[in-house]
Amino acid sequence: MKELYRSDNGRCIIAVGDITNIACDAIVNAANSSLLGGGGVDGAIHSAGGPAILAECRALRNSSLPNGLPPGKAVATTAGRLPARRVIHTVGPIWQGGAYGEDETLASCYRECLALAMIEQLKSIAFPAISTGIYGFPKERAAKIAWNTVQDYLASTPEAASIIVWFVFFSEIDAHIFLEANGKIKL
Ligand code: AR6
Repeated sequence: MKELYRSDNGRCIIAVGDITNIACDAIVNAANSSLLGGGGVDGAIHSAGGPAILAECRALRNSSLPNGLPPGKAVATTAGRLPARRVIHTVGPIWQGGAYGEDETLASCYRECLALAMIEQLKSIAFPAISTGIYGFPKERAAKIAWNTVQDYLASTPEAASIIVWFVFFSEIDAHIFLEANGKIKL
């Protein structure tokens, strides 16, 4: 994991690497509503984490989530063989031009994941760039929403006082788009 930026209080880190390698309390999966796997980071998490993750997703579909996980929501499972302890699955919006509540749905993903991390008393969480791959959300716009939503959550949630939040990008170019969109200077 290559760290490009750390906030002054040390609680937000922007890095380049494979999110499946990070030993955080939780990594976030940019899943789809079926929770039954897919490509992108979802495929990478299931293949690195092994069948225990999919088994727990199937169990959720057979119990509390018969219609799947709606966009903007989040649910936690085991992390199987991953170095992380938990996987928090969330479903980002599919980009449809911006007039279909995509911004709010994306913000909700970040908030719901953090809220679950609080419930589970986790101390670190790593986010991929939700919706900016297969789901086509413009990267710069998503970057601002991701950063601002997390900052607002941390500022307004006393229980989140000690959580460390990673923003992990698969490509250095995507990490730089994120840094620039949020006015951060590369170290
Ligand atoms: N580590 C970190 N980031 C990654 C990794 C990785 N191992 N692999 C990909 N990314 P995407 P979405 C980045 O397409 O847009 C799936 O099929 C990638 O470069 O994974 O929310 C699901 O099942 C991009 O910046 O997620 C859904 O059907 C970011 O992760 C759909 O894709 C998100 O890209 C969700 O699409």
